[in-house]
Amino acid sequence: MAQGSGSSARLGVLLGILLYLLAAKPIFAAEYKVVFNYFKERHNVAVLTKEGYDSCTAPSGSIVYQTGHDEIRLDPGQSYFICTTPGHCENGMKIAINASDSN
Ligand SMILES: [Cu+2]
Repeated sequence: MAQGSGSSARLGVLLGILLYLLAAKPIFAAEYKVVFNYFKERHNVAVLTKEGYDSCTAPSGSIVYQTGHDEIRLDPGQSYFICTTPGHCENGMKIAINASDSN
């Protein structure tokens, strides 16, 4: 029985750590947000992979923001954004952002 109690205690600790990690994850994500302000009649903000970013091509089905004031929460790691108006990305309207808590 004593052994059973020990396993139960260990399981409780593991669950505690798991819950802490699950709770901590949104806190990290909430700390990183990027805001795009622009003339919505001329521009937009497409979320892409590195391949799309490098080639200035937004695959069909890409998320495209177009309110003129977009607040986008960043996941940890690299995020890639371009404007899909013809010629704009090619002329530099693109940005790659690395969100990290390791400074
Ligand atoms: Cu543009």
